[in-house]
Amino acid sequence: MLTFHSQDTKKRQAKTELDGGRLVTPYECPERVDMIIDAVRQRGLGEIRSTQAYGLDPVLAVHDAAYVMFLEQAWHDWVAAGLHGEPIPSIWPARRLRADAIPDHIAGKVGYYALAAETSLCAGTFEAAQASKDVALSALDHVLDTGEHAFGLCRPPGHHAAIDQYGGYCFFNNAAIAAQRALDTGANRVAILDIDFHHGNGTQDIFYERDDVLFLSIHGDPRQEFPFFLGHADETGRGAGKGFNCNYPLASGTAYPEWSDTLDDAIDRLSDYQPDLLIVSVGVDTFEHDPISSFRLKSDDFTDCGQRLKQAGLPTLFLMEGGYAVDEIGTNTVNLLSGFEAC
Ligand code: SP5
Ligand code: ZN
Repeated sequence: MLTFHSQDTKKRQAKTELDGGRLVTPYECPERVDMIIDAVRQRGLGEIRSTQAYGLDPVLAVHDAAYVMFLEQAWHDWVAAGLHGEPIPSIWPARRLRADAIPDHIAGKVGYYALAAETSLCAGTFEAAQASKDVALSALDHVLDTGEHAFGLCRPPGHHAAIDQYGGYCFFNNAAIAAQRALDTGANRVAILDIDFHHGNGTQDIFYERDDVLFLSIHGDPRQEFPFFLGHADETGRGAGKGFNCNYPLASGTAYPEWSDTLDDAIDRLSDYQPDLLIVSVGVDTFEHDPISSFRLKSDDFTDCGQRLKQAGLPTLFLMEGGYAVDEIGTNTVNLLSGFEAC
């Protein structure tokens, strides 16, 4: 399987993440990319290809234009306002405050456009987010052109990014951008299967009222886990999208027997939908030693997971999302991809 990769994804080098009450070095760090590339090389997964530039049009097909402009300007505006450290929101349009008037001041704007406060902005964030969606789109075009499966080593990840909100380490929703482009270039139906530990609230948000993208997500129960305010089993879609959103919240501590039973259920739903393309939002933060998550998958389980995914028999685009056990992220990711390739 080909891997698509860009060094520019490492241009986001934020110094701070709000973790509980402390500022720490971000879990979502550029070294994650190097570790995965090293494992792809060492394990001989296949050729590593560079990316093409797709500009902002595919981003604007799913995200709000003012939101994209905000991301482009935010770091500059923060510094120009004389603020110190990295942009972190401290007020939101919470219940009974007005969400219909976007502030002019950057300290208000970050609250308007952020859905979470852990994710600081920094100088290279916008460039890295652009590189990340170029990775996704380059890998997508390979799948569409050749019918071969492909892996897009996206970073920063995307699945928490909603139509007009960033957070959870995500800025542009790479899976949604790729799904929309697939539809715009001839696909009739696309399925997105999200196996990151966290609920893909952004992807759900973008396609919630649509029947041309089936969204399936297996994740930590939002009663206990980030993003807390979306990802329940009763969220099944709205309007034309009714029945095309499917959440599988699982308890903290879930191990592979239950997780893989759930995966099999999701794969059955995929087969019923018969999409032209499957996009897998790959998070390996389901790993037992992940520092911010609470499932208990072992490294070998990722191989088995890849084998099960192959049973869906669909043209498949793998896009990287989370995974913060940096020392094992390469092994776990390549286990999944090579499990898929092997059968
Ligand atoms: C793409 C992705 O996986 N995003 C995850 C974002 C999660 N951000 C909040 C995590 C809060 C974790 N708290 C655990 C603290 C351990 N010290
Ligand atoms: Zn995650």
